[in-house]
Amino acid sequence: MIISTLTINIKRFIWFFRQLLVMLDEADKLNPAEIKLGLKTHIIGNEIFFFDKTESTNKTAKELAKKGAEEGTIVIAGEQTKGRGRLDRKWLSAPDKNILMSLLLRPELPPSKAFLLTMMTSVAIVKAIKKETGLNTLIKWPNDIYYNNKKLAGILTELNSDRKGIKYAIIGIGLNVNLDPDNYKEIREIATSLYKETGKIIIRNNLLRRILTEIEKEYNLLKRNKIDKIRRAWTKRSMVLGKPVTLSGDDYSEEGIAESINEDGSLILIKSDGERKTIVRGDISLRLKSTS
Ligand code: BT5
Repeated sequence: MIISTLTINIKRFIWFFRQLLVMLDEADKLNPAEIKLGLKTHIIGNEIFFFDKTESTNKTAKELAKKGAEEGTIVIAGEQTKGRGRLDRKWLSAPDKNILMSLLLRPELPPSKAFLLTMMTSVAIVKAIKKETGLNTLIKWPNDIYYNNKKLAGILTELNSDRKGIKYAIIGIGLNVNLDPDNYKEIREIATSLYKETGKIIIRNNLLRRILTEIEKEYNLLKRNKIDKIRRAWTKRSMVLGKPVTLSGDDYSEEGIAESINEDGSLILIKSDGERKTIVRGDISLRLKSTS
């Protein structure tokens, strides 16, 4: 008698637990209408395109830009078959777990100042994560968001420009939300996710809405030329400025203290002999040197 009651209770518990997982999964489905609900931006997210699966949201956003899509258009996807990082590196994601999005902007900026777009996006992501989860994440030059020394997000800014300036910019964001990176051997050692850090399933529609809101705030600062304000916010949250670092490229390695960044995105490195070196972004990766 006692055993059969126990069995029934265990079965009920399993049923309840399964229902809960289904509900969480439903609640976490990306949905443009849901994102727009309560979104108070004026430009960012006016138009949101959602794809269950696409090659790369940056590629889709580029195609839309060429067809005349408006500034602020967003492309989001449940899954990418060819998600990319810089220099054609791979961006890994699991279906329906993360934020994979691209934003189309038509900024009045010379291409030499395009790094400001990556800069303002980094600041916006860090602020949105703080508001949504309470985590204090950090920005790792030039285009990453880190937590606990692990990569949480990457930004890929791509331009179409001519002599007159930037025709359009696509800002791609890959953010690990509900992914468990421990299940993926390619990134297990280097990546983290909001789920891993908080132990909670994060509702991506809410987080995305927050990101769009914060991007619009930073973009408005950029348009009003309040670049110092963005740069101060970036510097405050930088993981590397003032720290000993190793900068390395394919056939290249430099050590020193990361002092500051320029508007063009280059990093000033102070070497041990006092020489100041300007490191332009590109095929250079930055690693924190062990201080122990
Ligand atoms: C980036 O490149 O970090 C930019 C990633 C941008 C991805 C978004 S997703 C939406 C949009 N559409 C696209 O096709 N791309 C954008 P990079 O700094 O080059 O870093 C790439 C490196 O990050 C890889 O070589 C891996 O080492 C690592 N990586 C790949 N997937 C990762 C993940 N999910 N989490 C953490 N690290 C990852």
